[in-house]
Amino acid sequence: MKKILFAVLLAMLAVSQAYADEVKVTKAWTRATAPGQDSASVQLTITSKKDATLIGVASGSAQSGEIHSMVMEGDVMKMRALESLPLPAKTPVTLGADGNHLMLIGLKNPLKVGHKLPFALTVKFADGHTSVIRVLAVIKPLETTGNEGHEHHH
Ligand SMILES: [Cu+2]
Repeated sequence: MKKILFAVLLAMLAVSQAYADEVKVTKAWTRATAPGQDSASVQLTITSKKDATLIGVASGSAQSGEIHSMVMEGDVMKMRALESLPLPAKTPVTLGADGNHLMLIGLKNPLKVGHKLPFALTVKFADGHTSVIRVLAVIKPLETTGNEGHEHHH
């Protein structure tokens, strides 16, 4: 049993290595959750070597994941779920700085400082093939200020 798990783990590592050549994710982080908070906004920078589109986010630690953008409706900032987000070749796309971010909804456990939140991004390349990139987000203290200056209401 242990042997099988180890083999699966190795296979997963090999896969993420291969994808790492095509898409690079850096500075992935989120905040620790406040009591009762069950969603997390994840920030990161993603760079694809080829023209691609981010089409999904998912985590075993959450019920669902969405790509969010912030839009002004009159004087009010609102979050809107995006179907996809373009990743132009060799251009770092920062999720978090300009209002776009990833949202993990329905967290199964509170996020604690010092732990890491695993999640996976699904990227579709211009040639039609799809890759899943596994990422670990660093969990920072709740009061950490980032580029994203808004509250989340779900
Ligand atoms: Cu959001």
